[in-house]
Amino acid sequence: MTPKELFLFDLWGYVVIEDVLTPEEVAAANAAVEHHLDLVQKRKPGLSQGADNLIAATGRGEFSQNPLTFERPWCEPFRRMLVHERIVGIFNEILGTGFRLDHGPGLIQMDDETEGHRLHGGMTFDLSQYHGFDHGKMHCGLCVAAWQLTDVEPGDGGFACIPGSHKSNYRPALDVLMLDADWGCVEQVVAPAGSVVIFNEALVHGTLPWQPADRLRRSILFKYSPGFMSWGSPHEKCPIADPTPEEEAIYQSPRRTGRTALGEV
Ligand SMILES: O=C(O)CCC(=O)C(=O)O
Repeated sequence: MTPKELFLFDLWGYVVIEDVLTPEEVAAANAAVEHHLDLVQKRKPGLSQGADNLIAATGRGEFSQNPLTFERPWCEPFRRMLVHERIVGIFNEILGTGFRLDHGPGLIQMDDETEGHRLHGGMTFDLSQYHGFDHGKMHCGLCVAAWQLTDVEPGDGGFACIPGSHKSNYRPALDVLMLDADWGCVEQVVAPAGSVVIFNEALVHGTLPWQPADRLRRSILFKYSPGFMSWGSPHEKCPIADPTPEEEAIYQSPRRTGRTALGEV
């Protein structure tokens, strides 16, 4: 993690890292999604939770099968993201070595008729989603690598958050979470295709409706936890039929001791 990434992630609770995937890797990931469009199912609307500014006709598109289990070559772009050296370096720093895949990968596909997701996260004492600083080092709970397969430009919608709210002490008003009131603190996050948005689930965040009529939003989210804990139900085993040692390691069950760490530690 560069000093700039470390500073911004600590300050804001998220950071955008550009050019992690090459244009060829982005194209291969999009081709894998398009080859499996029959597995992209529209979620029943409801994530807007009644917020007038987020309601729309349909729910977001999600994979009904784990893309890590697609046949070759279609699984390969997602398997590369799972243990990508860039995110391994970042999560070793913020989650600690021996971090694990908590859940995902999950697709978020949106068109201009897709509802948003009310702001959520943070604001409570939660020992699975947190941000702290102790002994000269940042310590985080559940964090996300959201890979961008399409461009997200200013005004497009998509991922939005209240920067710095992972450390805030007061709960924003419900009106703000519903986007009925604008206190000037909600930011739509701009991120080009090929970038990865790293964010802390303790951050107040959600989804704005997607505006472009001529472009989809497509993001793949992998959620990781420190090695000792699990936010979701722990995996019974790695679902990949021919896992590499790194893939096996990232699927270890949650425990404090005896972990195999990824990357250089
Ligand atoms: O990327 C998004 O649109 C929001 C994702 C989200 O809310 C979450 O993963 O908790």
